[in-house]
Amino acid sequence: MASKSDNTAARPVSAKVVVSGGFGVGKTTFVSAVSEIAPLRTEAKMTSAATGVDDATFVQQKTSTTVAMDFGKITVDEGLVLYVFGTPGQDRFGFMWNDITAGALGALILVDTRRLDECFNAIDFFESRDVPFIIGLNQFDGAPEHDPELIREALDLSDAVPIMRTDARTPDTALDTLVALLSHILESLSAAAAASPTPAPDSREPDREAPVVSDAQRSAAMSALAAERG
Ligand SMILES: Nc1nc2c(ncn2[C@@H]2O[C@H](COP(=O)(O)OP(=O)(O)OP(=O)(O)O)[C@@H](O)[C@H]2O)c(=O)[nH]1
Ligand SMILES: [Mg+2]
Repeated sequence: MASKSDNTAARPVSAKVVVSGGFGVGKTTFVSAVSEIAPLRTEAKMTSAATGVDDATFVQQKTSTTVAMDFGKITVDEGLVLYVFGTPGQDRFGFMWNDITAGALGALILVDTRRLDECFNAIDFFESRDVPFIIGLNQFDGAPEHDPELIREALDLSDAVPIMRTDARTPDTALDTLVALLSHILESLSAAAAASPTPAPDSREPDREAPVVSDAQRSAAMSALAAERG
């Protein structure tokens, strides 16, 4: 029979990641594609007045916009549950970003290649908070298929930031993108742990191994996610 302490040990670890980016780049679509529960969406109708304010040139069919956040959940296995939060895209809801992103391990920044400038705010936001992020080029119909390295140059991103094509409407592709984000988060955590100063030799702290994520742990997490995709 399981003891009380066994129950505690079996509780899954939860982690929070964020899907962000500019207006109408596919954040709500992405969260809906990957979530195993009916995603929480806080969409409001875009009135003609709002359409005048928002840059809807390339999103003509868009009739609604996120006014608070998107929320979805993915159970990777009994040991790990991922909570996926989507930010609102319009500048006027920017004041909510701090609350929505608090405690996030990392972010996916979606980009519409026809409107690169839409993602600058998100890049600045996560860079300035040292939150690891990857770029997902969401392929819209008729959008140019730029070489990701040209996009890296245009966005002035370091080589350390992964840039990949994605399709927010397709669950398999969207999950692949989340796997890439998790992998990047694990690498960033490993690098940060390896770079942290070692304690002074006379420290009273007992000897502990540095919390570096091992290759085995990384590949276990990756295969659990791949299995989740079926
Ligand atoms: N062709 C194509 N259309 C997409 C893709 N992803 C999203 N869309 C469409 O683009 C529009 C905007 O998608 P949303 O998911 O609402 O975008 P959003 O980033 O949440 O928008 P805001 O919350 O208003 O900033 C919708 O009509 C989607 O159906 C994609 O990968 N390809
Ligand atoms: Mg949205």
